[in-house]
Amino acid sequence: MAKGLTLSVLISAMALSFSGCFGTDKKEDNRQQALCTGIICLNAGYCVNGACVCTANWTGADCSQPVQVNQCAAVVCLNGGYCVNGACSCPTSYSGPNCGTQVTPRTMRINRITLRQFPSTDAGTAWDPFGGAPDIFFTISMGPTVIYTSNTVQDAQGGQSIVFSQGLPLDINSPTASHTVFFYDEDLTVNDPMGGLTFVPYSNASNFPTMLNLVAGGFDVLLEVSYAF
Ligand SMILES: [Ca+2]
Ligand SMILES: [Ca+2]
Repeated sequence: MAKGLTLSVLISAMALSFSGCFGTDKKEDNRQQALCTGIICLNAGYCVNGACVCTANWTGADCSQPVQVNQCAAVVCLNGGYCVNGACSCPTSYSGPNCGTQVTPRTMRINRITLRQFPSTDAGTAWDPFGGAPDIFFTISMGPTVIYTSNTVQDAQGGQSIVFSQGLPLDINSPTASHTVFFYDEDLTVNDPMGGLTFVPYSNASNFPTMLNLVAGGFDVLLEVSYAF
């Protein structure tokens, strides 16, 4: 009996000792387990003290919400473009990652033409035998094809701007092709060629000017233009 009692006491003492050494951690484990019971943490998150600790890029009580990052913080959009979800949304006239590339217009429209200067004489001789002032009209050609003929301004006086608007606007459908404005003095039999200017209406590096100024051979012509895409 005495032997059995001694053994029993010894086992009890060992149990107490065991409890004394590891009891705190075990209690903490149990507490944690109780606090985190039923708590689900998503996206590799884990539970501490009854709350989810989330991994990078995730937030929310259960780590189910992606962290909102301002994807546009470092994005620069040019020419009136704006950033949406990290990418530039460009106006119709520009493209490219930063809206820095001009889109070639489908059509360039000439809305008004002003002749600001023309040669006052035909190599020293008056344009017309009577009065001298030329009766000016002009054509616009694409290559050899005439696409526009203006009205005639009788007795055009040098030194003042002459506005042509009849038959305008004129749509130029190949704005990257070479065009020519050619002026004539309208005469009774054969019209008197005055001279012309050749130009390419559209440039991919000019940022869509609304005025094209053509100057050559004594002529100064201003084209007021707009663009369609
Ligand atoms: Ca003439
Ligand atoms: Ca004439």
